[in-house]
Amino acid sequence: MLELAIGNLNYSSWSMRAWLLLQHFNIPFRERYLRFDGFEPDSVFKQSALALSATGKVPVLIDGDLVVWDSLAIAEYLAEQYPDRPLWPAERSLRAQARSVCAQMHSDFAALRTACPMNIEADLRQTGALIWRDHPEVRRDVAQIESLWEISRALSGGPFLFREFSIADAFFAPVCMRIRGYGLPVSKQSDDYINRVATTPAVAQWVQRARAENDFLAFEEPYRLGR
Ligand SMILES: N[C@@H](CCC(=O)N[C@@H](CS)C(=O)NCC(=O)O)C(=O)O
Repeated sequence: MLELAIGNLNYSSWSMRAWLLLQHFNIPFRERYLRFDGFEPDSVFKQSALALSATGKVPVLIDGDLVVWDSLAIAEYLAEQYPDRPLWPAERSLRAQARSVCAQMHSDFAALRTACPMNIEADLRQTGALIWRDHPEVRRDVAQIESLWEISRALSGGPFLFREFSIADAFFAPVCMRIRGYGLPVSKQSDDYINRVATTPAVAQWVQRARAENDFLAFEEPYRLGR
């Protein structure tokens, strides 16, 4: 059976993407939970992650002797291994567009990622209001993400980015969590999309577990002293 190594559900945006794909598309898997005790070389997390892959990061997918790391490579591997499941849209043009938005999500939007690290459990609207006021580059990232969403839904007809929930939606799910948690202002259409993603059963399940995790990690939360 496939095994997926993930980090803390509350914080690990990259783990969330891979987990959502396995869960949403009913692919049987086991979880290997690597708690983020720290990212230093001597942390238990780092040592355990390094034992799986040379990056020392999660997520990591283990399929027998094969180890696949990085959420984008994991998504592609799953799509290849389970061609009967619509991980990518069936139409070639939509698939190309879906790959484009995923690649962009994967390598871009550093300002939003840096200023608003994922924290599903916390209500960070005050922090978010200050970030929104003081960081034009975050406002630019969010505007670009909203425009990607709009273009994708216009091409496919919605209601998800490429009609049904796909890899593209899994890739943006952590962004939906950030926009929500930090209360970043978005259009009504974007807000509806975020709600649609958040109520997708696999996402709702991840969120519920993230909230119940109850593991405050100070190094992940430079903006507060505790819960
Ligand atoms: N590009 C990678 C990024 C993976 C990543 O940065 N994972 C974080 C957890 S969310 C991690 O393991 N960080 C440990 C570190 O930076 O040492 C992916 O898509 O999987």
